[in-house]
Amino acid sequence: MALVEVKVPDIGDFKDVEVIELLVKPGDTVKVEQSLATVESDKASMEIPSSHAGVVKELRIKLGDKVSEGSLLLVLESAGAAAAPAAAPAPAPAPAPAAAAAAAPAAAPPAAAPAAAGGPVEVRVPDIGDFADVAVIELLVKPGDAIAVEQSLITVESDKASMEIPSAVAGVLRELKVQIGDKVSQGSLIAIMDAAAGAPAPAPAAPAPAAAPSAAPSAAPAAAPAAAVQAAPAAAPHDPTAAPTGKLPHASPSVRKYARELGVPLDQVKGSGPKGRITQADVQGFVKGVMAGTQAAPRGAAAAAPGAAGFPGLLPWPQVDFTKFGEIERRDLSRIKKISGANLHRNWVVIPHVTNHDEADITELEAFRVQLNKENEKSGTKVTMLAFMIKAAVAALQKFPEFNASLDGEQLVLKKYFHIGFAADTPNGLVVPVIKDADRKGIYQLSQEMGELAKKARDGKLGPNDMAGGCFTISSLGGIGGRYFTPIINAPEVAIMGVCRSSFEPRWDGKGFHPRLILPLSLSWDHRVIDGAAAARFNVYFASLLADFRRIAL
Ligand code: CAO
Repeated sequence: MALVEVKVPDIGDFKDVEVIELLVKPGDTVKVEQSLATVESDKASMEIPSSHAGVVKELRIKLGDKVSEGSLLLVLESAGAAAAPAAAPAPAPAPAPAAAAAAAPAAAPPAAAPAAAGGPVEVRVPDIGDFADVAVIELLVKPGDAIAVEQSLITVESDKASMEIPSAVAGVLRELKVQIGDKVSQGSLIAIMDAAAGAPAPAPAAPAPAAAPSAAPSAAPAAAPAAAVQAAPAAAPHDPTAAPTGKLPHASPSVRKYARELGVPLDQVKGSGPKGRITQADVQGFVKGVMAGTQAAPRGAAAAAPGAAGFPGLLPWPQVDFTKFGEIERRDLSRIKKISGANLHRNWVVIPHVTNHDEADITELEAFRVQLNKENEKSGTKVTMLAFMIKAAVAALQKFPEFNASLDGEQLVLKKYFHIGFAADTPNGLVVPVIKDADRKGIYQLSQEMGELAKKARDGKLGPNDMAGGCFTISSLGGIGGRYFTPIINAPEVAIMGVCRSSFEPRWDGKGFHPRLILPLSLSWDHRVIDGAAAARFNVYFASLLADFRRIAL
């Protein structure tokens, strides 16, 4: 057994490309030509095959690394004689990846160098290296679309790589000449375009790839997927549509990139393209479904979806057959739980949360509240501690304006209005109705509106407007119990006040201990916007208002 270093072979113009998938791990037995990793440029992805057989000892790349020809991928314990085929470095020289640049429309009007505005121009497949007779798997444009130079028109796929074919000319697409499933090679007619006025010459008639015009200079580095194509053992072609084990399902580079940007785990998206290929529309449909509650949120969402954007390398969510351990029942999550779950998950992973715990002495305020309720027994408006907390929150937001804000890129949006949300527990899950303009309302009106909104919430009758526009949220578990907790910020707000059940505790006044009603407070805040000292001051001020409500008037 010898240790062998497996390096990236000649992959044509694929330089400094990102590793987007690791297809093996230490301990795996790999065969010669087995794909080890997938790399991706901006226009194409390709799998890098192994030059040797053996057992993976050590991976030398990780997701996100940039590699080029010669980069060390992994160390193998080579399987003796069965090892190494001819070459560790690349096999045959990669074909010139003249690529998109060569998209020279062969039948362009002969010498009509600068194509006449609106004149029909044929767009053909440029030199795509050894990519011959490859299937069209996606149409990225449609007749009537305005096309820019280098814009991808179609995606083609060989057995190991897919690539997008760009346009060499700008204009309006008159007609597509290929359909999904068609096989194309260099020179195949893709489309007829009405060239834009002043569009660069689509060059000489002959499809001379190497001498391609510079209209699309470095386009599609894609071309020349030499490694994958050449390395693919003809005898055992890799079927990209076969159920992949431990690898992403099939999708073009642009769709993968799109899914990564949205944090959509592709392995959970159902592909509607040929042989289950995932299209951009499928990714959009997945996101819409999650938002509308008709599509389950990504599996393992509560603990970060495997492979989700920003979490590469996380262990997959445990798949357990619970029936092995006892009787179970399966129940669908409610629509509200699915929606709030997706929102809470995003907020938890995106916002750097910190929670400051504090307490407020509400002895006098509670006595006042009880007295008010006694006075208003007949009118029916019941005042709970939450109404006072909403009023105190408004005063604290006025004193600390950065808590009444939202992040928008690198700007802070400071709000001059005071809409306060309160978390409401309903049989179907958590909702957050919002009391608008709480600064202009008194305790009775706040109590009354809260009661109405809470009832609407429990009856499932809240409209979108009832839950929109919040500046700050209060989550009160006071009617239930508990001491402290860590509320999750309700984005795009930057802070949330969690409140638990008050209880009598002994407090020292310098002479003796006295029973005081103490309310536990838990303020979670976004550390991108707020600092710990400001949060501590906010809590101290909020508590001081509850301790002596006359301060609100100051
Ligand atoms: N300490 C002690 N008692 C409290 C209290 C506190 N902090 N807060 C409320 N109570 C008492 C009330 O006074 C009331 O007592 P009485 O019936 O004797 O008058 C009782 O608890 C029930 O109050 P309530 O819960 O009906 O009223 P509320 O205004 O305090 O809260 C609402 C309304 C809608 C916020 C609440 O019913 C609710 O849904 N809370 C759950 C919120 C939640 O799930 N948060 C967690 C979200 S995860 O971040």
